[in-house]
Amino acid sequence: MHPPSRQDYVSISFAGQGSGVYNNSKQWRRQSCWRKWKQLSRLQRSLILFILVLLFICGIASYPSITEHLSAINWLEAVREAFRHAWKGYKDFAWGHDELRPLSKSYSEWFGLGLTLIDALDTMWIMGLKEEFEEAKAWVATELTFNKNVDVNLFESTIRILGGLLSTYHLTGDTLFLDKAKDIGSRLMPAFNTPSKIPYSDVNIGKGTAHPPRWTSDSTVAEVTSIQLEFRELTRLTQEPQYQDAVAEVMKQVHKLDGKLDGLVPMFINTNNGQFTHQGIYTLGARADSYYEYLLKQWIQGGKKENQLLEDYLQAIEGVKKNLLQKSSPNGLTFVGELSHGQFSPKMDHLVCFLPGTLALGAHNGLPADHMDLAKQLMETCYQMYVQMETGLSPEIVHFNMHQGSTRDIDVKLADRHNLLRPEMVESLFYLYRLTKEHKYQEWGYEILQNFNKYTKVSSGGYTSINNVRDPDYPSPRDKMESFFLGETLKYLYLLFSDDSNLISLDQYVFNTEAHPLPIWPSTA
Ligand code: DMJ
Repeated sequence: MHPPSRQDYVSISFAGQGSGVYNNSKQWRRQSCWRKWKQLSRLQRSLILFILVLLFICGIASYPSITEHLSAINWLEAVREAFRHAWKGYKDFAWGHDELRPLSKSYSEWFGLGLTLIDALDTMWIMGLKEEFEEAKAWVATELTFNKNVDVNLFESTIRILGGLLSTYHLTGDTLFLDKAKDIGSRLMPAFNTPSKIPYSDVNIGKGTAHPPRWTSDSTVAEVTSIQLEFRELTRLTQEPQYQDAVAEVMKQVHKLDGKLDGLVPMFINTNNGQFTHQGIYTLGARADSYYEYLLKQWIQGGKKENQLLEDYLQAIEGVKKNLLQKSSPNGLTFVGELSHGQFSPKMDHLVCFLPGTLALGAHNGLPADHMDLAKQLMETCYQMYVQMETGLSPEIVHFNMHQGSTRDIDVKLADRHNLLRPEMVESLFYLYRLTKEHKYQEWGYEILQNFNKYTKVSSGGYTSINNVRDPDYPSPRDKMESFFLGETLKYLYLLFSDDSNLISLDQYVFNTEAHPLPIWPSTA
C-alpha cells in the first residue's frame, strides 16, 4: 500500500483569469496592474500621481541634507581617529610629560606637569573616548602634583592647566578636578605681588615666588588680560574673592591706561609702573590677540552685565575697522594688518584667525550684525591662507599684496613657512558653522583635517609641527606635537562636524582661549 499522497504545495487559481493556472510572469503582472489602474476613477488616479510627484520632489530636496548628514558622521569618526592616533603617540612615548616628540619617539618638558594630558582631558570627554579619559584621570589622581620647584608661565598654565581642570570638573562633576584646579590656582597667585598689581609672567609654583623674564620687567598685554575667565570662575566655585579681585584689578587698570589707539592696545605693559611700553605698535596677532577675545567672553560669562568690558570690545572692533582692515590685490580679500608708529604693514599672523569666530559669537549675543559680515569675510581670507599653500596648510604668518598689478594676494616669507598645528582657523570655522549652518565651513574643516593627516601625521603615533607648508614633498617635520593640537584643534574640528548645537551650547558655555568650555554664569536677577 502506498500512503495517501501529501499535498506539499498550494495551487492558487484566480477565478475568471483565463486558464485558472497561477501565472506569475512579469508580463502578466504588468497587464494586471494596468487593468487595475484603468479600473480606478479619475480622481483616484490624479491623487496617486500627485502623491508620487510629491514623494519624488521630497526625495530630491532631502538628498543633499542626507548626504551631508552622513558625511558629517564620517567626519566625526575621522577626527576621533585622529585624536586616537595623537593619543597613541603621547601614551607610548611621552606619557605624563608635557609634549610628544613624535619623530624621536620621546618628549619635551616645559613645566613638567603633563601638559598635553591635562589639555586633552575635556576633549576626550566631549568625544566620548571613555577608556582614554579614565586612564588620564587615573594619572591626574595618582601622579599629578603641583608641589614642584618649577617656573611656569602664568598665562600658559592658567589657560591650559587651570582652564582644562575647571572645564573637566564642569563636564564630569568629579571633584578631583576641582581640587586640582584650586591647588594650581592658589599656587599661581604670587604672580600678582608686583608694585603695580599687573602680574609677572613667571611663577615658581613650589616656592611661591614670581618674577618677570630675565631681560625685562614687562609682561605681555595679551597674557595679563587673558587669565580672567579662569580666575573669575575659580572664585565663583570656591567663594574665595582673591582670584577674581586680582584679575579684575588688571582689567580696571588696562581700561584706564593711556596709549591705546581707538581701543587697540600696545603689546607690553610694565609690572613696576603699570604703564604700556613699546608703544605705537598695534596688532590683533601675537601678544595682543586674546585681550580682545576676553573682553567679549568675560562680558558673556558674567551674563552681559559688565558694560565696561562691552564698551572696550565694541570700541576695539571699530578701531580694527578704522586702522587695521584692508583689502588685498588682485582678489580683494579682507585682512587685518598691523600698525607700527603710524605705518601700516600688510602682515597677518595665523593667530588672527581667531577673530572671525569671536566676531560671530558677539553677533550671536546681540552685537551689530555687521560684525557677522566681517566675520564671514575674514573667514574666507583665513581659508585662502590654507588653500593657496601647496600643502593646503596655513603658514604661521602671511603678507598680503596691496599694490595694483599684483598677480597673487598672499606672500609668505621664508622664515614664516611653518605650521604648528594651531587651532585658530578651525576654531572660527566651528563658530561660523554653529551660527550660520552653512556647510562650506564643515567642508573647509574636513579639507584641513585631511591635510593634517597627509603632511603632519607620524606613522608610529602622533602628529608633528612642520617647517614648510610650501613643500608637499618635504614639509620638514619639526618633531613636536603641541598640547593645543589635542586641547583645541581636534576639539574644535569635532565640534565643527557635530550637528548637535547642544553639544557645548554657545548659550551655556564660553570657551577660554585654550578651547576649555566654562559655564556662563546663571543669572541671579
Ligand atoms: C593656544 O595656547 C591658545 O589658543 C592661545 O590663545 C594662542 N596660542 C595657542 C594656539 O595657537
